[in-house]
Amino acid sequence: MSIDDRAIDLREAFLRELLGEAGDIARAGFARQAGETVSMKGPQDYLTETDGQVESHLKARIAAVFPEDGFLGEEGGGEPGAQAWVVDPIDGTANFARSIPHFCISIAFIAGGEVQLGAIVNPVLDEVYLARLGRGASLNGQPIRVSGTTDIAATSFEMGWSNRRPLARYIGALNELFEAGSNVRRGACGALGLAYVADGRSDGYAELHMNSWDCLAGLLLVREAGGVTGPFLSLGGLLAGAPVLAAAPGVAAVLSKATAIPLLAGPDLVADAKEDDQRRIA
Ligand code: LIP
Repeated sequence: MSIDDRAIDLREAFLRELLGEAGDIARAGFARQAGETVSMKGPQDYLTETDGQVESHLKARIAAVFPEDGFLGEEGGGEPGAQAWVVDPIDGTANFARSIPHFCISIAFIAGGEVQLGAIVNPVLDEVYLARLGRGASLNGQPIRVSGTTDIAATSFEMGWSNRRPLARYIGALNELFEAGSNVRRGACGALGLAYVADGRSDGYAELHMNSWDCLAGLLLVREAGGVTGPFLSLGGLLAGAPVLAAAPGVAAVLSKATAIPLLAGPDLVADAKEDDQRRIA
């Protein structure tokens, strides 16, 4: 199914409004978060009241303005269908819950098998990242580019940790990257980790398994900012999650080798399942 430019224009304008509204709710929640109820969805999987408030707001606004669009959110799930909004109301919830101001809201709009719009807002720093397929990526309205790094001894990568994959693979990849001469961080907010690749603050981000709400906006940002990524939608990542890799072109191969996550040459069409890739990362 294809979607025309006018339909995307309308959603882009609406997305800008949503970012402001969601940022206000999250910022207010963070300011009072010392008294907030924090619960655990599972091991190392935090949930605060603000997660639910932001997601409910976004879901209701989208349903009111674009009732024909589907919705998939981290907290409430949903039926995305062919055209949908994919939302992480607070990415980096563990940081949020511990008063660390490194968290964000991530919103992607997907149609025609591709991510058409991707936005990430860090409400504490007032940093708004926005990307539109084929039209570039920006931070607070200014175009952004991935870093031009080619020297591995100057790289700063980030690796997210997921307890949905064997710890040995994460440690093995970290080990290989450190031995290659890279610095590797973990900021505990995967969406911002990807945004930082897009604007050149970081040279690459990888995680052995991520959910679509954590990464779709960030993957589009990186590709539109001149970076390379691994496959995600073609591996069934929308509903089941998949490995994530995004990097500056000059050093992407090193990150790909260490993590065994392949690089993607063309667009990440849902229909374009790459069996070869699936075998390599199984
Ligand atoms: C999580 C991130 C974490 C990353 C996970 C997930 P949540 O999101 O904060 O850094 O490794 O894959 O993205 O649970 O805070 O929304």
